[in-house]
Amino acid sequence: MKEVVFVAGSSGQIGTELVMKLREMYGVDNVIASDIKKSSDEVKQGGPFELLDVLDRDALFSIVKKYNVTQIYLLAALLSATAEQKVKGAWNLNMNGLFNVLDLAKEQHISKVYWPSSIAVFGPTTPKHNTPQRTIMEPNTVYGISKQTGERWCEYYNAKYGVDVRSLRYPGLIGYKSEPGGGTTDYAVHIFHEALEKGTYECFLKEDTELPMMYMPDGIKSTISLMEAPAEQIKIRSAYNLAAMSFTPKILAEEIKKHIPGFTITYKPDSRQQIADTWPGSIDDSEARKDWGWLPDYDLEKMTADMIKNISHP
Ligand code: AKB
Repeated sequence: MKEVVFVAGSSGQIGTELVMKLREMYGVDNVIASDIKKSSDEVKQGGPFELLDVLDRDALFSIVKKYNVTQIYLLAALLSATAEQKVKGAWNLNMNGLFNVLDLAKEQHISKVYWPSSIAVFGPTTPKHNTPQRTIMEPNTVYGISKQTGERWCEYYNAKYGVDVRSLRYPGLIGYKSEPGGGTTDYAVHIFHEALEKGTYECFLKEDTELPMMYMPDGIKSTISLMEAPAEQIKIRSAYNLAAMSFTPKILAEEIKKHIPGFTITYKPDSRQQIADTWPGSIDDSEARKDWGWLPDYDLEKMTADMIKNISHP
């Protein structure tokens, strides 16, 4: 069957890179990018693009019919820090956007759904190190609560209606092609730009705040691998733990100094510190490795060198 892929949220940090990769795989005309706002020129002019609010169920349905869409990647969401400022709006977008897409799959208009979860599903009572796939989950952020609830709904739609929905608990994602927006892990992207532009960075988290992170090429690889795996290999229909590296701002700054010796960092924790304090420092992703062969390519050293090379010479 010919696959036609629809990406909702193509202007975001993941969407921008995922659309390019999917177009390589499925052909430019078979990947429809969309967002509520304009995407980068690369995304918008490189293939079909639709302006869409995923909360508009009828408009979403029309696009699915117009292009004969078979798969949807639903990336439109408000991230952790922004969601704390826009509590009801975040809940509405993160939950009802998901229902709109899951219902299209339930009604058999599309055959496969990707929906991102996050390490934010964990909370202050979760074991902090090597956090297992199944453990205490009492998130206390709006974003975390929406992701945990979303996971339960994905599992439910799979079990009750046979919906082929797949999901990953992303750690912080670091890339040079687009800016992150409104997350708690965003410092790990900003630091590179400021290190190269100004030689110094004021970090909004404390120096010893350890968080799980991943370089964007691994983020894209994990997403595609999960979606391409045969359905019978996907044993977890809530969301898989996913890991690549863990570090603190201090450790990242030391790694950057190896490339930019005069680089300095200062710390001025803000409200995002409270969010970070509730998240794990490291993740056990052995189920993903076992079920569909997940293995990251980038560690801290390799990611740092590649970020600096690409930001310096775009
Ligand atoms: C955020 O910081 O909100 C996101 C995430 C970890 O899901 N990057």
